[in-house]
Amino acid sequence: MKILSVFSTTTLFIGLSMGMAQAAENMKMGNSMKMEEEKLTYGEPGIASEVDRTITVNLEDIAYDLKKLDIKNGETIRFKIVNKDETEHEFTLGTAESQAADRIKMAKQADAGESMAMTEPNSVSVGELETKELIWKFAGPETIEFACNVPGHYEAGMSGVITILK
Ligand SMILES: [Cu+2]
Repeated sequence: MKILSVFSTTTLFIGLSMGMAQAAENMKMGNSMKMEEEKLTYGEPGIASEVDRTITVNLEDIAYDLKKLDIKNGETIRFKIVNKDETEHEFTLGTAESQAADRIKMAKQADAGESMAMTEPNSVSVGELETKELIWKFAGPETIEFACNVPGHYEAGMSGVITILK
């Protein structure tokens, strides 16, 4: 009887600790996402009439045809995203942390059978053989990533680095 009660207490304690760790994790994620919505450090959606430069990015064989980009502080870029694959991709701007959070979110959506289409202004989803545009006004200095967070694609190498200069 005594052993049983010790066992139950231990189980309860482990259960509580796990619950608390999970709650702390959720709070951390929730906070970082909230901060992201309030203000993105690397810029804001751009306006077509203020575009300084157009950069075409081809997506083929689960890869971008460009891995590295230098952009000036204050520059407005029109990204022309050309999907040559017969599979869905995306082009998302973000910090390494926000990209990682997006991957977790998209994996959950995929598991739940929900649409993975991104609706945030720093991201475009491109369906098979589709071409879309994303206009962004960059603020630096900062180093960010562009990435496709469709499950497995980032891991396959679908990402690149953007250096926003001073
Ligand atoms: Cu992809």
